[in-house]
Amino acid sequence: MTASTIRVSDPGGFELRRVLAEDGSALLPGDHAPLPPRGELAELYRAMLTTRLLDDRMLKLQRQGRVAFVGTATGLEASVHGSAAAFRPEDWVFSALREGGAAVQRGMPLEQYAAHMFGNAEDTAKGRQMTNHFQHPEGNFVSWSSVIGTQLPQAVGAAMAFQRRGEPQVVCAYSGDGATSSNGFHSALNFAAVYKAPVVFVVIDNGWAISVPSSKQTASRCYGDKARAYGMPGCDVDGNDVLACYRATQEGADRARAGGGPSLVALRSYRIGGHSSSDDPTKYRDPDEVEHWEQRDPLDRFAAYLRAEGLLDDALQAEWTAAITARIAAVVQRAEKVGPPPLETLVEDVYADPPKHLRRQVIEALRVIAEKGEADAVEGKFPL
Ligand SMILES: Cc1ncc(C[n+]2csc(CCOP(=O)(O)OP(=O)(O)O)c2C)c(N)n1
Ligand SMILES: [Mg+2]
Repeated sequence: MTASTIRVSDPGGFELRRVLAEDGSALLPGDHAPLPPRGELAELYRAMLTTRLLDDRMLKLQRQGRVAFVGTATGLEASVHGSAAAFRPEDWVFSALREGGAAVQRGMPLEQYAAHMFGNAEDTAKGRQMTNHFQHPEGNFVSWSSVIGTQLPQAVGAAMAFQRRGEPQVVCAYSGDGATSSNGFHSALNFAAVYKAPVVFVVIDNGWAISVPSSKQTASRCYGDKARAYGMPGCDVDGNDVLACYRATQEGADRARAGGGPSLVALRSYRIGGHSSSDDPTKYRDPDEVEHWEQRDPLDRFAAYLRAEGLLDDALQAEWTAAITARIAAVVQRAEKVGPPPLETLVEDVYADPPKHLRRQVIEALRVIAEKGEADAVEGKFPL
């Protein structure tokens, strides 16, 4: 236990690290160390609020048939933003489905967020990626492949590259509880520990992997326990307590930066929404469980703390909500007007100069379009 973190007992019998009680009061009154600095606390809340509002808006757009697919972080904002705040701009982040908010926190403009969700000509992925799979090159935020766990060996590879070059960056490797059962998780943790790679594995346990509950995902007591088998430190944290998420991840990042190797931080939270916009969670989970977690909203908890600290009040909260909502509306309106990426971009980025056969295919496709017009949109169903 660090001086600034209390351990509380989880109903599962293991201990969770916590800084804030469920009502938002500090468990150790007067505890301001370690960081984030006081001046950054309200900004952290603003980042969480932005993610909440973005997810709400994107899900509505998906229901209206205007964006293709959404996977929300609703209920997970403390886990996402508390952990992301522990890394520096020069560090690298390998995300899974629900950490797009961390890209925004690392400087991705909302215009880019919306461009990606619409897969338009301004999308940095040029419309080739599934939606909700964000990348932000300037923020060293790497796109995800959707294949569960594959980002983890890549994250370790990047960390080992920094280590070999003697560069100071460390890597944040996000995954879900379900991903801990993947081959990638095993290879990544094993390699990282053997080679002392400067990486922090942040497992966001949101209770579910689509319809598989965490109780069926593993026979381990908790996800933090898994670290021991690989020879690295691990801990379990109240994932709805943004300050606890920050502190535990910060310790991992400090350790990696000092040459101490990898660690695992398991953030225990709850996926309030469905797995994705293609899922109906009422088919497999008890509404009482959802209500239990709704009453433990991470934004409410942190807001209560900030209010007590004199850093937030009703007026500021209302002002931010209105300003962020208006900004999201503006970027969505704009993104919808930008057309799709030009067809010829399809063959860019793999070769320095697209080879002849690919160029020929583009010319042929353009000829067909010129002759017959664009194909009509058809009703499509995404299988997940
Ligand atoms: C290798 C592989 N197997 C199965 C899937 C289908 N799939 C998509 S998301 C998902 C569950 C992921 O759960 P978790 O890691 O807990 O992340 P969460 O979605 O809860 O954030 C699965 C099984 C996949 N994408 N890749
Ligand atoms: Mg999960």
